[in-house]
Amino acid sequence: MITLGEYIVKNQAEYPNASGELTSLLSSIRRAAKVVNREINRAGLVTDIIGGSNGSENVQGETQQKLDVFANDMFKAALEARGEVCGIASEEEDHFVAFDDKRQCNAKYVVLMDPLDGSSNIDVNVSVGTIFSIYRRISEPGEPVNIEDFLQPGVNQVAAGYVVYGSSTMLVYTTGHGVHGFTYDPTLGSFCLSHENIRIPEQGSIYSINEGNYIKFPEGVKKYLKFCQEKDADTRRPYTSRYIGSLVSDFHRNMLKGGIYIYPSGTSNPNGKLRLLYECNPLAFMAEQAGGKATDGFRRIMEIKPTELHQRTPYFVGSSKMVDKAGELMAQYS
Ligand code: AHM
Ligand code: MG
Repeated sequence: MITLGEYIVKNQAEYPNASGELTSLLSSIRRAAKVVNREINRAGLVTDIIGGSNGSENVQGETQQKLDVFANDMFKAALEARGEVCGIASEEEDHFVAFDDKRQCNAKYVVLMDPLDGSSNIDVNVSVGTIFSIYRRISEPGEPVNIEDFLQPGVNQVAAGYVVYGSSTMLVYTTGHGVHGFTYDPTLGSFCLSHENIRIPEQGSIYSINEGNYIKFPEGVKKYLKFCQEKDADTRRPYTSRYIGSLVSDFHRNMLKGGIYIYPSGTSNPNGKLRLLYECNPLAFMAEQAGGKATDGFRRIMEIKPTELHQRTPYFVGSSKMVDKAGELMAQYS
């Protein structure tokens, strides 16, 4: 059995120039994930303290759950505590946060995160997730971080990952050398290697989309859904529809089984719902590292140059052949 800590250290040894900062940063994330996991497990018992709405909204006008705020505080504190991160941006913060003691000012990494994705599912005991993305800063060490450090295209990511708090809790990450998954053993208090080098099947048979919004979808998406539902023995259609409404869980299932997740534009949300920096880029990096693809229907997600922190984008991610087919129909009809 190999724990996440051992695995990270073992792989660091394979990079002679590595300074250990990324290793230490990943340890901070791992530690915060354990605390958040503990609170999520208790959420049904102590709803007055950690369950339910916080009574406030985030910068995007969405209701914040108490656990959203708790998870944000935990990850922020864990990342601030050591000296590898000079600033963070989070779905739950209005602006980026600069860590400005001397050691942090000299640090080379920034972290962008969605501390608790799908949090509206907690009250009904459905799995939720944390998504994170790590970049090397652009500004000079020693200076305070600035907005350009955060507005980098996804191709610049150094590492990314997610934690899925599900029937088991798992931490899955990439540093650009494949995607590796670790399952949390609560009796040991450790994440243990369970899924080394995950590969997403290039063709799956699951499609995940909120079909309640059908009427507002672009024509290309409507045509793709029709394609998914038609009978064809060669391509094993019709496909199966699976939508949890918790991105990390839908993505995780599709990574393991093969499938496509789509959150397209709609008439009321022209850029879809999902955030480019906190959700789409990290999962795109993971998908590509596992052999899959991620687009906005036309362009590769990781090549989009962000213009604002909380920017949204339509999103198509998963098995490469499925994302290609959806892209083909988008180009033809939308
Ligand atoms: P959140 O970051 O506010 O939790 O929103 C993102 C979530 C995703 O987890 C999920 O896939 C999507 O929103 C579901 O949205 P919808 O209910 O519109 O289908
Ligand atoms: Mg989210």
